[in-house]
Amino acid sequence: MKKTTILTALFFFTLSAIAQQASIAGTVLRPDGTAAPGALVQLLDAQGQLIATTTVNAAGAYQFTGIPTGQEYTLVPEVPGLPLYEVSTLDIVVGAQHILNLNQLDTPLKLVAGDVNESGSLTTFDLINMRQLVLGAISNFPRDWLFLRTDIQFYNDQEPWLGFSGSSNTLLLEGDVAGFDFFAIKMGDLSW
Ligand SMILES: [Ca+2]
Repeated sequence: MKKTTILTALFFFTLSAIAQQASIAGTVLRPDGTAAPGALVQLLDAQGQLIATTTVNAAGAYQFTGIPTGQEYTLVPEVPGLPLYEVSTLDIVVGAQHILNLNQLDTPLKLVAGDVNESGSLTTFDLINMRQLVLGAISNFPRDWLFLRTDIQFYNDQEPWLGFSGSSNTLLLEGDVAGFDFFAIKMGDLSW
């Protein structure tokens, strides 16, 4: 009887020891499935303190392991630098064709990418900013990369700025989490 109790205690101790740590895994990829060069992911605790940083591998995958469970965490992807990555005069032409109703952008993610001045619409002002960047007159957009969870659903695909639903960047960690995936959107790139 005593032996059983000890074994039972050991069993539950082992279980709780296993349950105290978990992993979070996912991807950071551009919407066309290609890699975002140099992408990394930061793991913040509930107080917003940086706990760990990891870079994504060649397939765009990342993983954090050994994270204490029972707490809230926020994942913050980042691509350092590269304001001109995949932004060229072609994107300005594509944006102009959209504004002139000649050739509509085929995904709300491109509309979001085109709003480089983050005014809540895609207009000629964005194209002017894109031209300034391409010509070197400005060195950055207000933000060069935007990261969205891949399950994002816009209320209106033609007006993505009206709002969206989808998973948060924050989670309460209760066990291993997979598929915590992000789109990496290069602002100003409309031609992927
Ligand atoms: Ca705009």
